Amino acid sequence: MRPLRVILNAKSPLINTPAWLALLEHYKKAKKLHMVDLFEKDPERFKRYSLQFNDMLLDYSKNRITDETLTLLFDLARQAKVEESRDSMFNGEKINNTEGRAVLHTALRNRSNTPVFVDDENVMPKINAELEKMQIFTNKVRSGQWLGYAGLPITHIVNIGIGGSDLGPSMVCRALKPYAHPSLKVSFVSNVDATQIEQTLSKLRPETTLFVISSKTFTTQETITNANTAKEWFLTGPGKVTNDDIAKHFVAVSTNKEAVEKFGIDSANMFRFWDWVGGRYSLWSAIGLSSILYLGMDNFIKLLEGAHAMDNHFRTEPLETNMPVILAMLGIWYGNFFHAESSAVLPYDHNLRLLPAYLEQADMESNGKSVDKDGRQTTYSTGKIIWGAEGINGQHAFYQLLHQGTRLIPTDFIASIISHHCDETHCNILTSNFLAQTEALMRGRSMEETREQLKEAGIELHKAEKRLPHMFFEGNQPSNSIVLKKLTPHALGSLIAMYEHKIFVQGCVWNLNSYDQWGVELGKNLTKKILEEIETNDDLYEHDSSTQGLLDWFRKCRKEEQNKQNN
Ligand code: G6Q
Repeated sequence: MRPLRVILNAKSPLINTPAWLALLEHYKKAKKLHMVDLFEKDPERFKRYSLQFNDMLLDYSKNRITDETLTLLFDLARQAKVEESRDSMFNGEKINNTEGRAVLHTALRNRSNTPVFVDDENVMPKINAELEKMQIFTNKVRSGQWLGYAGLPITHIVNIGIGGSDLGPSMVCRALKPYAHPSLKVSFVSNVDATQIEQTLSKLRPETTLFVISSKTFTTQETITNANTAKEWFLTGPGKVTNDDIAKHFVAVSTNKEAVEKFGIDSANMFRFWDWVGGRYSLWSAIGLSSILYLGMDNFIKLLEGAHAMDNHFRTEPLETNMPVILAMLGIWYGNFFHAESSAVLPYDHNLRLLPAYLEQADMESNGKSVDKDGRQTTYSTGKIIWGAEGINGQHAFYQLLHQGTRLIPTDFIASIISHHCDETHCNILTSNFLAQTEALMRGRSMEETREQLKEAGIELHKAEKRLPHMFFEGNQPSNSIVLKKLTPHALGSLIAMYEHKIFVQGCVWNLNSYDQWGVELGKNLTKKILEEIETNDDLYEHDSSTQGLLDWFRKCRKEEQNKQNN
């Protein structure tokens, strides 16, 4: 754990609580167990440690756990009042205590429409009204009724946003591409590096392009810069457009009406959401507009329904059979007792390739904190490093470290059985790889097995003995398998909601506010100062020698380049 430079007098008491101490004691025995033995001893292990939720199967039997481990982990969850905190969240209490906000992404997908109150106001009517407004608008665009300035229908949607206003909708659009409108394309621009917007715009025609400017605050530097570049491209393009034409080609998703109007977008073309929707939990809100345009409202509703079904599961299922709770507590087992530093998300479905990046934000921005909810220093590790990539590609790249490296890296393997591109040969190969990897990580390969294989391969004894230690696999590497029948909008909704609640449960156990993100502030403030120094070409603030040296180098190179161009 990284020590804090300012030592807070108050320390979080978690590590001295009964449930924690009991787990510490249990860990001494449990760390010596090998999963191969656990499977051998218990032929029912898969049956006992797997759960089905609709068309989703969670197999958590390949974990370094026994019944006792699970009992103690659930004791810890109960001690942390996970159930009570869960109810507080669903009931609209202001659990984001540092910002004084409710946390109600669950209300956005509350398909039962039961009232949810924030400050005595039932928020369901305004959620439903916004959904209806989006439905009307997106139907017009998708049916070709919404015409651009040249009288042509829209063929290309460009979402301009960053962080929570980009990662969710782009992941959803990518994952559900098989459901997309046949003649609509969607692009996402997030980076302020002009390369991205220029490359995107170079393929577009202004008369058939619709820009969705997605920003909760509508003050985000990267988004507003890109939006201004897009507006300028539109206004100075080949068509004789005027400011009035902006209304046909620019819409906004935001909580900040004033800033949207100032930018030049008519508030009639603004879709709203509210401060009780955190950025990284906002794909269910109007931030989903580009997904709705691309996939259609019917599919978006199915996505919401899938998430709502998982919300109900999370709310009502006992901790022992509750998928998000199980995943969360397993994560705590490895992170806090085995001291695993990271955890990998490995999708075996090409359309889920953006999921790892999405979960990196969801998890690390939520639980990457070292001060607890009550302002006390945590004396335990919190959010793990989340990383990952498409599993099948990873097998030919970084899996070496998973199999034979020195670190324990728990993994989530995510697969779907029925592909949208059902070529049996491809499907069978993909599935066998997924199954083989979780098996290999779990069982490893003993010295005896390895020796036997070398012998069978006809390797001479003295060579075989040298190679043996390199070919031995310890195994005992934990994995969860999350298997969807098919990657449908409903299944995706459930999958994302499952991870959101997993993050919530871990935040409860670590006593964190998972819904603020003060850690992103400092860099933003320093950026403003350095930008001022770059623009004025003046040293206005004091920096360390590294930052100053880099700034000087930047100025020097840029000047040389400008001189070259001027000559
Ligand atoms: C998410 C964060 C962050 C945010 C972006 C974009 O929880 O708050 O990723 O989504 O910084 O912010 P805007 O939507 O306000 O532009």
